[in-house]
Amino acid sequence: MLTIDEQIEEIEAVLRKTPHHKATNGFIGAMRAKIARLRDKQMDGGALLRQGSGGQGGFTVKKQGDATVVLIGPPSAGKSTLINKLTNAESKVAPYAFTTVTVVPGMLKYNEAYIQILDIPGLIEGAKEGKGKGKEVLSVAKGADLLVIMTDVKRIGAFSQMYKELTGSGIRINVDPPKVLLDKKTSGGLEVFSNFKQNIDKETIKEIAREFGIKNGTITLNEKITQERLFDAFSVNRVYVPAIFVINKVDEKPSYKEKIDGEFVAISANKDLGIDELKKEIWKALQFVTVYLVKPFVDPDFNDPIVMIEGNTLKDVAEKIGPDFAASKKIVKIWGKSAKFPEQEVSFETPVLEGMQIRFL
Ligand SMILES: Nc1nc2c(ncn2[C@@H]2O[C@H](COP(=O)(O)OP(=O)(O)OP(=O)(O)O)[C@@H](O)[C@H]2O)c(=O)[nH]1
Ligand SMILES: [Mg+2]
Repeated sequence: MLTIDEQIEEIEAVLRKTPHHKATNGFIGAMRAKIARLRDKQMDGGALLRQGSGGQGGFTVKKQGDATVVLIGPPSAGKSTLINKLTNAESKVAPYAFTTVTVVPGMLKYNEAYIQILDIPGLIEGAKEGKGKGKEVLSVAKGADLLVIMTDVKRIGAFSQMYKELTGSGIRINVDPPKVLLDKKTSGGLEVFSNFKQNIDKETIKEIAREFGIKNGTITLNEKITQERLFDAFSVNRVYVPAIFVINKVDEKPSYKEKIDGEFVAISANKDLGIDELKKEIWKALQFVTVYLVKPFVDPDFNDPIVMIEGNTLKDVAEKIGPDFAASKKIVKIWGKSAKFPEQEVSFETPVLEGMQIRFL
């Protein structure tokens, strides 16, 4: 039997021989979708770190606090030195690679929020295929609310390498999920609707959908879409995570700034440079939203705050209070910016907004 790499190689060989014109668009789209699916298969096996628990073999960490930040970087970038600086953790630091072999959690209290930080083993090339506990490491990254992607001044190239591993394992950094609505049905074939003029024709979109096992239903495109983003929309294991980029050990090479483009935070974890700025950037990137709980029969006030993350829903608020609480509540009412009138009853899917007051019943 052919390995996944060999199967991809075969399809790529066919694609190289296929002329590009209108009549072959659908076929080419389907073949590329097939490659995307094979790549998905290749990275299967890393369990997800989710609310509650996840991971395996020393990688089982409960998400705690208001948000979870994962430190990603090549071995010896200084991840453990940094977590020790930011939190109460005591993660082992040493001048050789793979000092850290499991997940080490720590808690940073900043403003009103408790931010869980996870130190993990270094990420190396081939991680997405399982090298150096890569699958476990990437599965932890998938559960993050924010990634801090760090390297040191002497290895700036590691940023693109980390990016490749993360992307290859289904993680999408600093992008919104594709605005594609999928309404699967059991029969009737596929229908494509678009609110934007697309470069990909509808037949090709259907071919791609079928390749992902979507045979019946409606697909509505609410953005001008690329083929890659269409694959993302149809794949089940994509994760969209914000990230900030950090360059450590700036004490070793004060001239580091000259060659680097893009936005990053420069620090020295062991000389204590840039740490306050990094905390600020983490806080900003996490996009916290504070909402207030209002008990039944009590006038709304701001005495009972809960820190949430932008994009969370009222259901997430209830879950954060506790699974039993969430299960027992059937009605939710709100006051604030998104309420049409005070104490409006809304759906549990309503997104949280800063200052919102919430009553569960
Ligand atoms: N010069 C300098 N050295 C640092 C700095 N931060 C960490 N180091 C050193 O870099 C080496 C590696 O640090 P660690 O914190 O163990 O690195 P790590 O990223 O956790 O490494 P792994 O667990 O192996 O992936 C140690 O010798 C640290 O003392 C820094 O800001 N400047
Ligand atoms: Mg370490």
